[in-house]
Amino acid sequence: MEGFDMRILASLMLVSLVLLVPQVSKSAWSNDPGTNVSVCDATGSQREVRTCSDGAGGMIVVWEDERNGASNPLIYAQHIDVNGNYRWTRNGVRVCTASGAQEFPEVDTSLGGGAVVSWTDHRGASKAVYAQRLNSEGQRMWAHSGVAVAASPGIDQAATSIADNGLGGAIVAWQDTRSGTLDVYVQKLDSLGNLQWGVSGTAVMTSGFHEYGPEIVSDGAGGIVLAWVSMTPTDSNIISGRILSNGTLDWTRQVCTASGNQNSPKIIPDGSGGGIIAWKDERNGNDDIYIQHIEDDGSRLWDRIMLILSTKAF
Ligand SMILES: [Ca+2]
Ligand SMILES: [Ca+2]
Repeated sequence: MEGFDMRILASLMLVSLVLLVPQVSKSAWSNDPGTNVSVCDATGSQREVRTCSDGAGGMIVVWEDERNGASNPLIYAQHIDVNGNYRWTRNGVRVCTASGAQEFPEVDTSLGGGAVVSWTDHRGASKAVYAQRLNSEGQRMWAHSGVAVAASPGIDQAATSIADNGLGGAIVAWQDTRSGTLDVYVQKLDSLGNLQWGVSGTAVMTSGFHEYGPEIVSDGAGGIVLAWVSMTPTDSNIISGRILSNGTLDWTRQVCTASGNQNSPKIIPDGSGGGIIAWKDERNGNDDIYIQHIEDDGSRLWDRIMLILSTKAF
């Protein structure tokens, strides 16, 4: 009798467990390496892919898209969820409805599963910096043609990087030719896309030589940590800095001034207001990769242990 009761109890427990198992939606991920998730297979070329997390195990993808012709690339975006399913319009949503080439998009996660996007725009006679915010449905939240972050006739403003500010706004960095050499500038946008740091933006570094290729990440406090390339008469070096949420340049710091050229910095936040920076380094006569950790006060954490990740002679 006791065994019978135990069998009934076990059956009831199994039924309860089955009822408790949540409904799992069908995943689009395939185990077949020949079958992959298509983000966009529209006509024409798609390229210059950039990504960020959707904050929920999925990814937001932006790219340059030539479906309307190779001379008129446009910026598109798609949200792929944790199960590999696309969540926005098949083959992506248009980030900007303006005509004229748009190139080199950059993206960061924004409020509630949305994204902020910046790009280099050719609607005018010179290169300009535009930005857009998408909500979690992929709808454009700012002007459909994008917000002009830096668009001065006769001045090339390009090579953007964007970081969400945690409040629905963003900070955008770019390289700027207004002085006659390349300089690094930044601008802040509020949640409605309004410029916050004047019409010209805030200068980060404007020496008589070239500063270019800024890469920025949020400092977690409404500001950014950034890295860029600084040229000297003899070679190029890596510099970093921090901009506070009010636009104040908190500090700048030489990250690497080794002999030879250092280029192409990439940065991630360290979670404590600083950043970890990687770059391509030619000090040994061929391309190597080095990294450095800059703390929130600009100090170099790895002064004695700057890491060499690769010294393979390519
Ligand atoms: Ca300069
Ligand atoms: Ca150097």
